[in-house]
Amino acid sequence: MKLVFTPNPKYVHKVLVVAHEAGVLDKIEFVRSVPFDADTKIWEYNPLGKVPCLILNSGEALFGGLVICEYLDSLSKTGRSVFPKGAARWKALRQAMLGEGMFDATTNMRVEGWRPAAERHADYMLRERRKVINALDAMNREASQFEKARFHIGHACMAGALSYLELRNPIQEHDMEPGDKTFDWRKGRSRLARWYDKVLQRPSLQYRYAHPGDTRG
Ligand SMILES: N[C@@H](CCC(=O)N[C@@H](CS)C(=O)NCC(=O)O)C(=O)O
Repeated sequence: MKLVFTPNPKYVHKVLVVAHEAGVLDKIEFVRSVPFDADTKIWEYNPLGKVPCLILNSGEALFGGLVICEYLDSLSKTGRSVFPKGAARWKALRQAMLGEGMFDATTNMRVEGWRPAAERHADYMLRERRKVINALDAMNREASQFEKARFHIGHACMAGALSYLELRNPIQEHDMEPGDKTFDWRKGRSRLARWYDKVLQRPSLQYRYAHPGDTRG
């Protein structure tokens, strides 16, 4: 199977994390695609034009990062799933969506910021900014529970979103509210920062597929 995605050595990619946890990395051929590049091939695979996208050996495409994660998890050779069963599943999926939502809001703020300053929709950017801040605060409130649970998809998604925010930091870049110029998500969120630093040590979160010259994503 082929994974069409935008690798970045500084970004914790949830799909790679799950592939590593499932022991199926060796079954994947990596295809680099930056969806915003004019010559991107992503439209050939995903009608929604988004990465990541997984092309199965049958030729069928799966898209939506969480769907791809669940598929890879279903192939697990390690006998261990990162999608908990029973009541724990809903907490894990809620945390996964918190991470996904934060990632999406970070991207939206960043992409809107690509317009010339006079053409930017400031209200929209502030709304996305608010989602990022709220998600960080919600994660920080729950962070002391994270270590008590076995590593799951929620953790992978939240760590991915935090690493993306660290990599791009559109809040600092656009400086829309007092204090944004020096915005650091760790400030005032020490529980979350402690958990993040610890979870980053996990081999699956250390794994990166780096393609020479990757800067966007
Ligand atoms: N949470 C989504 C995120 C996907 C996503 O937004 N990817 C961005 C990466 S830059 C993308 O492909 N954007 C292209 C677009 O929105 O048209 C997932 O995991 O599928």
